[in-house]
Amino acid sequence: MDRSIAVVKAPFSLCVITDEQISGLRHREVAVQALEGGATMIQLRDKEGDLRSLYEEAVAIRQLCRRYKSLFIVNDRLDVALASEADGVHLGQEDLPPERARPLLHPGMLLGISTHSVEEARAAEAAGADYIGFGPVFPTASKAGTRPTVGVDGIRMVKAAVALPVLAIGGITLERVPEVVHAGADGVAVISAIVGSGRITALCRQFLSRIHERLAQERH
Ligand code: TZP
Ligand code: MG
Repeated sequence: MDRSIAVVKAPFSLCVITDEQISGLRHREVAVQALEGGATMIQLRDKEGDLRSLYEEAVAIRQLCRRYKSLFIVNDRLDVALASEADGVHLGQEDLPPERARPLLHPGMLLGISTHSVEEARAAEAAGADYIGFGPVFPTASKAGTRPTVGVDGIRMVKAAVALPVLAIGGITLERVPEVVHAGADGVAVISAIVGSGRITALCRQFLSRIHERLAQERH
């Protein structure tokens, strides 16, 4: 399989996480609207649907992501990531251990790990993660049983502790992008502020321009 297009432009800048409840749309529809707005990564996340539907959504989104040259990541399900030939899988602290998942992935596939502390970030790095999600940075209603917020200072601490790309997650809004990028985040992972906006494409464009604007300022 050709994995060359998995090497995308600043791949971690904007990860849109699909959610059918919050959007009122099918996963693939969320994905197409986000990709049209320039999302660099789509994460398929569904805690409720059946496995066959998840697989079918995954195959559809994988094709879309190839067309738009963006990364496609499956949340939780390593089997679905492999079966749909996704670019990677994203695992949490209650999912398969990363050291067990890593050898099951094809060479070049990405392993993302959700982390909530410097210790978890270090462990993810040692286990072979390619990037980490770190949060919740701010309060969020999109995830049940979320851990305490880590704040933008948490991003600073984790960036000082690991060399991996860090995707800030949890309550990230357009207004909060500058402080999050200033603290060192390589990108943001977003559900409600984009997927629940009713204007997914427009919001992705706005997020990306704010991220790039801030990154450019950081380099000066
Ligand atoms: N993991 C940590 S916070 C979170 C996940 C999946 C939810 C992020 O959603 P939102 O709506 O962008 O706060
Ligand atoms: Mg999970």
